[in-house]
Formats: sequence, structure tokens, C-alpha cells
Amino acid sequence: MSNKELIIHNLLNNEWVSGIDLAQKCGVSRTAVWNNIASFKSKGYDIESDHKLGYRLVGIPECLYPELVSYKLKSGVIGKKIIHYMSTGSTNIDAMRFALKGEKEGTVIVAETQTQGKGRFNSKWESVPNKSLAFSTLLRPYGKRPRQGYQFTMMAALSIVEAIYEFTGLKPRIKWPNDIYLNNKKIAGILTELNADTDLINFIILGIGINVNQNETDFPDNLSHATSIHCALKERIGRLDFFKLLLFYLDKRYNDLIQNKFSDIFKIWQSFSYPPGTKVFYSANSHEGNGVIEKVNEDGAVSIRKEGGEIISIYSGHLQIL
Ligand code: BT5
Repeated sequence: MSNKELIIHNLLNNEWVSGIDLAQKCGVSRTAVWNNIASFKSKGYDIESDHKLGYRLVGIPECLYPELVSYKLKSGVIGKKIIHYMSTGSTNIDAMRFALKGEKEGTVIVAETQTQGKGRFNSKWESVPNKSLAFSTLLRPYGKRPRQGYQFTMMAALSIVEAIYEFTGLKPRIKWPNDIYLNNKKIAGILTELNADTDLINFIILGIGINVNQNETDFPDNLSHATSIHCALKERIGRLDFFKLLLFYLDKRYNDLIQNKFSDIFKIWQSFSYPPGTKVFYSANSHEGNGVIEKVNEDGAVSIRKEGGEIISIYSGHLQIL
């Protein structure tokens, strides 16, 4: 843990800590403590100083700074290292760059906003500074095949609904293959990108975008089908604590996956997904049309019963709930 993180962690119980104690606990000089406090204040931390009592933290900024995310984070691998940007193009592109340079598994790249956030098939993903969540996690699963890539999207989707359910009591639905919906509007999306040889995955970038504290007016006109946790709950939620809970669930479900417990994940995933019989408009390669969901299969394909009764399996495509 860096000295910066240690200093903030020692202040996060909001009690007075003397400069000498802080310096000792963090293994730095008093001047270094003073310099760090000044730099924290410039980042938006509200810290009181008193020449006798020392320092006391009274407010934190609305940012997902690494030293805040790592405090009492209950996860083993995912989030062990956090890289934070106020603004970046796309955290998936950043994560890809770090991965190619040898960055360790579990590193999370998080941005307050993205200028070129992307969805599947190069579509655009919108985020709002300090209100949404946009982050990417680098995974290096051992011995997984490229055709198992969809399992990572499924475990991420499950982690997102579990975190939202525990944090808010709201029960979102998963829309095959990579979307999370609330009240039939999209609240989150997952972009899973692989770097693989023919037979083996080298690494995975798991990009997650979640609408957390946006108001209705924060969404552009072309996103009338989008919603946020705030819109559904009618109150703002603590984005930092929610993010930490999500990292915990991601870590837990990733662990299940690498211990070959995908069948367990898949069963729970199904209980959150739109059920058989849901009417959809499907589009995949050259096919498109109306139909109903017949089932989602453990190999990642969705079976659709077309209007004429024929059943087709789709491995990659879009569903629109009707
Ligand atoms: C997704 O693709 O939903 C994947 C989104 C992944 C975003 C994360 S953010 C962190 C990381 N870095 C990135 O650059 N990306 C990842 P897809 O299923 O193809 O859906 C994309 C479609 O969702 C767009 O074409 C829009 O219609 C819609 N959309 C865009 N922004 C949205 C938002 N904030 N809320 C709801 N829908 C949105």
C-alpha cells in the first residue's frame, strides 16, 4: 500500500490524528505528511488541521480515488490495484494497453468519465462525470478457451445484479447477452474483450458501465430506453460503497469461474434473466425478426422461437424486449 493510501486510511474514521502519529503509522516524515495533506485538500478532501490535535477528515470528494476504493475492500484479486482517471477515452482501451505491457491480473482501471466509451460492435457508451460507473478489469484466467469467453460476461452480469440487489433491494433483469435492465430500461452494459490464441485465452478485459446517480435529464435524447439506479430508487446512492460491493461480487464470481463452477453461476444467472416466453425482436448476422425467448443455453447461445415456430440459436447478436 502506498504512503498516500495509508495516510487517508488512518484518517477515514474521521477522528483527530496528530501529525507525529500519522508520520509514525505511515513510515514517513512529518513534512511528507504535511505535503500529502495539502495535496489531498487540492483533490477535494475536506481536512481540518489544528496545531495541537493534528488532522481530521470531515469530507471526501465524489471521486473513486484508489485510496478510497481500497479502504476495507473485501476482495482478493479484483481491485488489488486501482488506476484512476478523471477522464479518459475508454477504460477498455487503457486496460488493453496495460495488459499488453504485462500488468497484473485483477487491476481495475476506473474513470469518472470517458470521451470514447464503447459498447459492442463499436457502438457508443455514454457516461456522466461523478454520476456513472465506468471501469475495466484485467483478468488472466488460466486454461480457458476463447469459446468460453461468454462465461466471463455472464459472471459479470450476475455480479452486477447481485450488487444492485444487495445495495438497493431493486431486482434487475439480465438481457442476453450483456445488458442489465431495470423496469424494462437499460441500466448497465458489459463489454468483454479477449486477447487469445486459437486454443487459449491470454487475457480478458471486462468493461462495465453502470448508470448510478444520473437523473432522467442526464441522458441524451437518443437514450430514451436508459435508466439509472437513482431514477429507479428516487434517491442518490453512495457510488463509492456500491463500487466496492460490486468489486467484492466480481471477485467472488470470478473465483467461482476459475474453480470451474460455471454451472452454478449459470443457474443463478438464469433466475435473473428475462424468462422463456418473453417477446423480442432479434437481430444476428443476416437474420432479424420477431420471436420469443425459448431458453438460454449453457453454451452461451439464446434459442429464439420465430413467429413461424422455427427455433434458431444465436451466439452473437442483439435482442430488443418488446
Ligand atoms: C454495452 O454494449 O452495453 C457495453 C457497454 C460497456 C461500457 C463500459 S464502460 C467501461 C468500459 N470502457 C468502455 O469503453 N466500455 C466499457 P451494447 O450492448 O452494444 O450496447 C451499446 C448501446 O447501449 C448503445 O448503442 C446505446 O444504444 C446504449 N447506451 C449507450 N450508453 C448508454 C447508457 N449510459 N445507458 C444505457 N444505454 C446506453
